[in-house]
Amino acid sequence: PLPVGPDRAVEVRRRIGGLHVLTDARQGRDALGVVSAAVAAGARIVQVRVKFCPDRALYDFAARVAEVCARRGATCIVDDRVDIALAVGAAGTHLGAGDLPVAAARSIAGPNHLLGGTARTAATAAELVAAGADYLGVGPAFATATKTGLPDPLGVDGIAAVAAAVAVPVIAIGGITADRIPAVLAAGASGVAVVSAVSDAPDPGTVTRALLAALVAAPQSR
Ligand code: TZP
Ligand code: MG
Repeated sequence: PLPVGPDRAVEVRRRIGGLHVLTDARQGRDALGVVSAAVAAGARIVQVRVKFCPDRALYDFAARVAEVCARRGATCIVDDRVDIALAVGAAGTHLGAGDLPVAAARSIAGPNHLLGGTARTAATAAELVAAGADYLGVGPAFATATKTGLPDPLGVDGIAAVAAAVAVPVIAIGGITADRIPAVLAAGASGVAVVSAVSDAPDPGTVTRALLAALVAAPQSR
């Protein structure tokens, strides 16, 4: 369980800062194999992200990812669905604007579940934190082909504006590659989330190690 009081934020930052590897649900990809390779290479946080999937298939996949994470002590987060996160024993849930409100998810999941929210502006970020978000996903940081219908990239300055508005960890997402990590950490991010950098790599383990090395090497402002 998470500690109560001021220690909670310290422990949340310890668990949620760093590299988030998101599963890639595009057809024909061995998403579980990619995740397993990433975790074996040292990734500590995996987010189960699968769109347009029947509940049973999502549950089965999330359970397998959660098992891979549990075996190596990694943190499993489920995108969109607090019910499935709880059902598979995941540590947290990531909630976007179209998902359950953070406060509603908190009422279901209780104090020990990590809840992430998606923010693009300082105002939304502050609202999400007031509602009980433990961390924020902020993006798209850079142009990405992975998700369609996104607004323009925030860039490093947009990430900095959101990070400056809140005390919780900010995880930059969208177009993240190892060479962009120094700039986003300097902007105040506590970590980065990737889909294609790892999932499209010929060797997901090698790229995971490169991303982790870039995170360790970059001077982190928070
Ligand atoms: N939300 C904002 S950008 C994005 C999501 C889910 C996709 C990130 O994918 P990639 O391949 O790391 O740019
Ligand atoms: Mg969502």
